[in-house]
Amino acid sequence: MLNIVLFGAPGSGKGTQSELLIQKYGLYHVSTGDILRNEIKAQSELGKSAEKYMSKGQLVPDEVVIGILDELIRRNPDSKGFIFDGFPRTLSQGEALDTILAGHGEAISAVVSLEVEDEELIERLLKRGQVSGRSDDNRETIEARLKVYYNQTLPLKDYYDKQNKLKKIQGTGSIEEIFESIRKEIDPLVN
Ligand code: B4P
Repeated sequence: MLNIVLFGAPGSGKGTQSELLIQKYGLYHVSTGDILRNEIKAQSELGKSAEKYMSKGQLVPDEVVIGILDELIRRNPDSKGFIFDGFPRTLSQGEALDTILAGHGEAISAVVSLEVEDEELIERLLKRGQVSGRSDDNRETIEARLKVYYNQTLPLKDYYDKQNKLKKIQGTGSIEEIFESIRKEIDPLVN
């Protein structure tokens, strides 16, 4: 199986590049952000609880997202592999993902880190906010999300670097150029 983690700050292009990776490698897309937004739309109990965190730019509690992910992996045993987009976001989530995958005899193949400057991230998300209708794409919440990223998510980079799985990719330029850089890292892992 090919299991790729797409890592990066909010607005770094994880969702955008995931779409291209799915087309190219036929992997199963796991976007915790999309799953949570669908729960909010459906006004489920999970969605109502998640909305309180997401609208403030905070992370949804670890046990909630880890539970979602565990179930998803269990339900797709025949997948060629997974793209984890927006998960993990904390060290606990990273450790849980390793344990869940190991339970299926699997491991993460590579972690693609999209590197983009804060200024550009803020600009992209404000632009998306004009059309997305997302309650978290406004300046105040974007700044909160960036703080959360630096405090809670960034330590994961070191975690994966120590495992020699981290592939840093320049996340600025055209979408195609960025995808090409990612492809160069992933192709050698496909046998
Ligand atoms: P996500 O949905 O993961 O939101 P994101 O990080 O903002 O998305 P992404 O990074 O994919 O955006 P993209 O670059 O594609 O999470 C939202 C919230 O859900 C979190 O704040 C949290 O509350 C909650 N959540 C999700 N996962 C969680 C977890 N594991 N644990 C706890 N809570 C969790 O797009 C950004 C914009 O840039 C787009 O408009 C795109 O068109 C544009 N863009 C992309 N590439 C570009 C390029 N090369 N040049 C110019 N623009 C580009």
